[in-house]
Amino acid sequence: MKGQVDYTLYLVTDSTDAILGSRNLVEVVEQALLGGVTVLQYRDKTSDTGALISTAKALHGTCKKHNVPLLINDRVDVALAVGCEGVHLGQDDMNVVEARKLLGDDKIIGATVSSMEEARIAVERGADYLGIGTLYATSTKKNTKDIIGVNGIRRILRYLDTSGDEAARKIKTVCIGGVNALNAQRVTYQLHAPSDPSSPPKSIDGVAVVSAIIGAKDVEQAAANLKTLLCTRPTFIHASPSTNSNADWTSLAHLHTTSLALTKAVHAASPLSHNMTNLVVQNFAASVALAIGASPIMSNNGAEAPDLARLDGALVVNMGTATPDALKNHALAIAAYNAAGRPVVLDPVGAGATAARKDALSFLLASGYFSVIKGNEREILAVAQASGFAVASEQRAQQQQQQQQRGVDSGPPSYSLPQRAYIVQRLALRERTVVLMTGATDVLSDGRRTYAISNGHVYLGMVTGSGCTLGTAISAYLAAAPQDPFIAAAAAVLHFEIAAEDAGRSEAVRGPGTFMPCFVDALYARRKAAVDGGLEEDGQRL
Ligand code: 3NM
Ligand code: MG
Repeated sequence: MKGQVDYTLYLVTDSTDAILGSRNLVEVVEQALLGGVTVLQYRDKTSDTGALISTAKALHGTCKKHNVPLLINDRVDVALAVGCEGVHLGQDDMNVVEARKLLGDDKIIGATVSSMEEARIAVERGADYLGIGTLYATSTKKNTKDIIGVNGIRRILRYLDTSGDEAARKIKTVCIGGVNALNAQRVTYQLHAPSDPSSPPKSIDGVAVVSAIIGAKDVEQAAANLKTLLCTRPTFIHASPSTNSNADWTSLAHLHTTSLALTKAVHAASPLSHNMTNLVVQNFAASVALAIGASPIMSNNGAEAPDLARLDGALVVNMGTATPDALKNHALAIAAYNAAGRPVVLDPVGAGATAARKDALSFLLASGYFSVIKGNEREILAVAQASGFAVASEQRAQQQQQQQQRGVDSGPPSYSLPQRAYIVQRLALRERTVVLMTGATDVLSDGRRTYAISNGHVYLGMVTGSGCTLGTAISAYLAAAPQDPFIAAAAAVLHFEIAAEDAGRSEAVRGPGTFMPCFVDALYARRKAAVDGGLEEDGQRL
């Protein structure tokens, strides 16, 4: 029977006034159960034993009505007195073996773990499920040991999956700490990321929350909303490309035809490209957006984002001016676009340059889901690092030799093309997103498919903001064709870089300065030619 527990939405109660306020716990829990909570943990660190038992009895009555198991935090004696379904034990509580002796095999025993070693021990001692955390810092519990993020949890899941122990593979898992309606879908989606694409991964069975439900004004609605989010496909994931449509994605002719089709689609839709970008490139990025047929808005105010997110466009978050204020606005906008199911591009400009930018990057990676992450080699390496992805040791040694990034300019690549492709492909798989590493050869991957694109012009690297405006172009292509972000990004890169080649051949170009206006002209001319049907023979330029 305990094997049939549904861990999807696991509610932990809180006994402090900060979250519960003056409301009655049993009534609040009743509403949460009506909303769809599937497991309840009664966690009360302050009440006396007599009060604990009487509240637990009342909660147990309510839970039974809804056929939801009640677990008691820490207090095996209270669970025994009440006769409820089990306990949840922290690392400082009674250990699982002793609790099992007291409770017997039929009761549910859960354990909090923050590391592979703690997980190994909890499995060995016979826990039925693991509460893995802390996912994100939370004001609900100040004395959490480790904030381990999505990647820390993923490491523990992978360990359980590959340890060779049947009990480890079968154990149920929930994640805890800072889960709310804004991040629940992304967290569970990213926790499904396969380490090995050929084998289905162990994934999280549910999320455990306190404040997202107990702290809500309308508890039933908050629970119902979370339940719906957890049980439906995330809005930011569009129908995955059918095997049919990408059967020949490796063919250059097919890529060329697709790129032209998407260039026309951008022209036809004139999608909104919402840029939250740095001071240096605002003007240039808006001009590029107009030249490719998109409709730019340069707004750094997060409060506008919910309205803009409804307009079938896409957002670019460019970290070039990463002040604390800008980051707050970025997080608001990312949440709005994620909620609306519209694409978001992350451009982690200068991400390796300073400690503040590294922090900003971690913050942004935790605050939402990105359809595409684009950057130069150093920036993508910074993303890999923030994502907890260990670059192989010989590659790391090479990286350490390289100077610390000084500015936001890209500098010469320090990895070979196969190494770059490896990093990009693994990172894409990890983050379940599309990653573009720009350079003389751009490497683009969604983890399954990888392109190396060598089009472009040397002057692109000599004018400010060309990389940033590529992010703008990608956002427009994503907005026009959100079903397959990998193909949309590839189409944008091709249009952008072949236009740069066109500009480079222009007689009006005498250097980087004259290149800029000619490049805007070439983006426009190439779009017009695509729409007029004049570029079908152009495929040999790839
Ligand atoms: N245990 P909220 S974090 C009870 O990391 C608890 O073990 C944690 O609260 C752990 O959903 C936590 O409000 C509190 O962030 C989670
Ligand atoms: Mg405890």
